[in-house]
Amino acid sequence: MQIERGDIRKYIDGADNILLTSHVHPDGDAIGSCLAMYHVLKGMGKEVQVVIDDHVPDIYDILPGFGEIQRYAGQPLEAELVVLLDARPGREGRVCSAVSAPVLNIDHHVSNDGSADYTYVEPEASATAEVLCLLFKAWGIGMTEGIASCLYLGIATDTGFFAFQNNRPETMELCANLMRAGANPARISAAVQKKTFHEVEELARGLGTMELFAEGRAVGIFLDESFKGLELTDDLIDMVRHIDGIAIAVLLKAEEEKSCRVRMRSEVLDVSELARKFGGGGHREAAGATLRDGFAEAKEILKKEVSRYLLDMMS
Ligand SMILES: [Mn+2]
Repeated sequence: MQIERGDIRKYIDGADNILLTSHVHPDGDAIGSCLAMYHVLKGMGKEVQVVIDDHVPDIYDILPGFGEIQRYAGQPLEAELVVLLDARPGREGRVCSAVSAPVLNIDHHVSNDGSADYTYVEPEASATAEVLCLLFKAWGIGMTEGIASCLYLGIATDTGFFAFQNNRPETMELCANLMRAGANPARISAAVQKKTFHEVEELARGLGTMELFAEGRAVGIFLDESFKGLELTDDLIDMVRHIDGIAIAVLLKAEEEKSCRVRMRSEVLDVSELARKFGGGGHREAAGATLRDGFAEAKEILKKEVSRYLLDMMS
């Protein structure tokens, strides 16, 4: 059921024990939004757990409450309400189905299918953290340095540090206020972009797989099983997305046997449409999907579909 922003509070007020979760492969918006909501709900005197069905990168450990995040281990979970942030149901892994409680879903992905018990989606918002900023303001929450840091990190990472097309004047205004409340942009961006020497070596090796295709209108990074441990896929795709003359950048990564993750970026095409052809979704300029094929096969399929899509778009 779709609900209004103004209705969210009544579902929160009706529960004392709330479980927060977000998508697998958690990013800055997923973690920043969960932890901001964690602090606000704690401040209301509620019992709150944050459970993620995946590894959470430790670059987010500058956020207060990071140590409270639990990695889901397959057990049944207890709560009166689940708040799913920054993802539609199913994208959070096994968490929602492990709790016998209604799911309140707050998101900004245009591809959200509204399948949660209560869904509020704001597609114009740059980040779920931006939706939470407006929500907390409406609720009269006093903005602490901790909450501001969580929200700022969510917005900064989802806008590519204010460089993507989803960044709006309202986004900058909200962030100015978060900075006034104590969020430290320089410290947050340094922490989020922190890398080990080995990670930079892996990035260099990943760049080595770069290929032009679709008559030079697309660029791809193709990470086979030997890149299994590499988490910095966003950094890699950001390095190639601005190559002159490119309409689309894709990154394919082997995850498990018969499962490859694809990320897509474009300044000119709606890649969420292309991602939907593979059962995925996302935003106009940044989207992703999972291909249930072996790596070599997935690579061929991806290149063929991207080439065909580009041809259709240009004819
Ligand atoms: Mn987001």
